[in-house]
Amino acid sequence: MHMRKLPGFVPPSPWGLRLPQKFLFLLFLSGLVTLCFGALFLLPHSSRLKRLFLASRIQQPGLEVIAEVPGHSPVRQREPPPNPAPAAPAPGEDDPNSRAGPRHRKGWLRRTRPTGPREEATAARGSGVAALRPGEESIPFSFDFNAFRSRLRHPVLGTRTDESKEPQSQVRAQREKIKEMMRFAWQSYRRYAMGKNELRPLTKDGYEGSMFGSPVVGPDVRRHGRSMLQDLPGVKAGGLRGATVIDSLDTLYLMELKEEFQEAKAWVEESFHLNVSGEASLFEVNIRYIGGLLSAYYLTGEEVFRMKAIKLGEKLLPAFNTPTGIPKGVVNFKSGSWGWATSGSSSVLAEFGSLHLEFLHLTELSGNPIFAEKVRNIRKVLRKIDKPLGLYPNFLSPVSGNWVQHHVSIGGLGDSFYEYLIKSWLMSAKTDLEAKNMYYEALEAIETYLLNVSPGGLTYFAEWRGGILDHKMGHLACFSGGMLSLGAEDAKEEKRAHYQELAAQITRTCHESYARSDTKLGPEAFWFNNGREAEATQLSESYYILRPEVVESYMYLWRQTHDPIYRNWGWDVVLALEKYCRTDAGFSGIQDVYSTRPNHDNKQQSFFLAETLKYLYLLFSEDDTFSLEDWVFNTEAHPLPVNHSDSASQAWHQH
Ligand code: DMJ
Repeated sequence: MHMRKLPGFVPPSPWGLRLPQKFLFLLFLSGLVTLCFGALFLLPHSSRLKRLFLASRIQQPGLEVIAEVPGHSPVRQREPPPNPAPAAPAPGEDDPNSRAGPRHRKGWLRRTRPTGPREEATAARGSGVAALRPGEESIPFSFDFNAFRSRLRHPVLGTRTDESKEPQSQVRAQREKIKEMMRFAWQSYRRYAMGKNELRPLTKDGYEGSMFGSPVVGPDVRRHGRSMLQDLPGVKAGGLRGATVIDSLDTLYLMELKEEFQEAKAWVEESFHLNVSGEASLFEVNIRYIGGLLSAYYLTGEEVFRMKAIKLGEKLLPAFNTPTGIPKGVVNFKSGSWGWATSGSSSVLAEFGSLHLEFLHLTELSGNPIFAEKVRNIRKVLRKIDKPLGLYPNFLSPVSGNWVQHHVSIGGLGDSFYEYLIKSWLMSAKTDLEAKNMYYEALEAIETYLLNVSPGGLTYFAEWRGGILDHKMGHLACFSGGMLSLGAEDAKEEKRAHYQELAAQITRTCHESYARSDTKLGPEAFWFNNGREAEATQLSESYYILRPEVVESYMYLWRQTHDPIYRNWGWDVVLALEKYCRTDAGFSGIQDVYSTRPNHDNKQQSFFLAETLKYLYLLFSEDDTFSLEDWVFNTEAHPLPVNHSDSASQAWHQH
């Protein structure tokens, strides 16, 4: 039948619905669609369905950014952050009150049955398959600890052939002396401060400090000279504890202080909890805790170290949620939730540039590519950005990706960025060409613009401020002698001898800063102007806080040259430490290296056990003890293995 269209006539709907009914139906339908779409957000990150619909958002790191308005605290725009890893702890996880320890956890990683022979019974525990939450797709993962150990070129502790040789007995005695110092430092800490971050030897107690998650304090406490804030009255630290325990593990292992190692390990198993709160330095947590745990795992195969390293690594990931992916310096641990990076307009080169070694190993040991992705992205940003005269300034905005000011230094704020480039090359078994090229290019620029020779013939690296030089070197910069020596061999042929000689010259200058003081320990900073050379010019930079950088360079130079002068210089440091820094209850820094009656600063820094004593011990050990063919030391002296495998693991993939 043909119907004529009449004005005002509304034809009935095909389903016979009237207008109000139709409206209600549409309302219902749109509600249903919204509900279904919303439900997608509740699915686990790895759900196929979710990835289908939300792929672009999930796969772009750093899209869920923290809005940064100058002068304002960042506001979280979206949550949770994009990274799949840092989930809230499952009930009982890392809960000190829970009886469910890490071994009983369900979750993203799960321990599997040991596979290897008893020889590495502990070791075999490390072979594992990552298990995921129900409903999540698995990330194929296995780490074969026995295979890893079999690929090492040398026994970890070396063959100790010198122990039977008479002429070497003096060296052996020197090594024993350093071992005694370590035992004393550890036992004092254990007696008065076990579980605290560091020991206060004069007051015979411990303190937590502010770098590892106390509720106050902004970026990079130590590098910005805020270490005095460690004792803020009224601050109740809620952060990570036991920095000295974690920092000591591999040194105790190296020196075969077995009982002490077991004490440290037991503390990690029973008392090292990760559900902490407060703001922590990403850099410090990474180099001390993650580095220490990773090394302890690679040395022993004990699952507890691997598990805690990975869990802690996950807690650091929110720091990377910036528009560039360059992490902020401070991460806010928030117990039981995501945590987020806090304010601060610039990130520090040495801090975000010193994550690469540990994060590749986190991926290697977890099977989770996210850690490697984060540090590869940092590399990418640094590769692309314009560099004034080829130099890398020390501050970068994680929001804009631009340099914040043109201050360049191979000492504090810049130092370990350069160190991690050459060590990334070495750790990759010389396959990471990008790191190698970046290192030598950066070194060329530093040599051109920062290197100087004093009127008295001392070679030093000055600090560069937009073209103006401060003729000063920090104690921190003294690691560079060792770095130059380590990297000399792989430089262009015509530069090899030159870098080795430069390494020796810089190390000699740093030695002079010690030799010219009354205590034979070196100041925090020393200058080359107004007729003074290699000396501090004011009391505020005359202190020595048990730092390792000078003996670190002695150790590398010794390995490279076997010139006995480095052992002699190292022994002078041992004697000076004994004379001026040893107290009744541990070692302490001193406030003035130019006074033979110096005041103690009442701090036994955890890096004294991690680095200073370790490098001294290695200086008096044979070259195959922690052979440099097998290990690189992170910037806190925690040994991480060179990748000798042809592993297809995501950690070692180049992009
Ligand atoms: C250590 O924590 C690390 O070596 C870091 O890279 C800078 N220096 C301190 C000790 O001086």
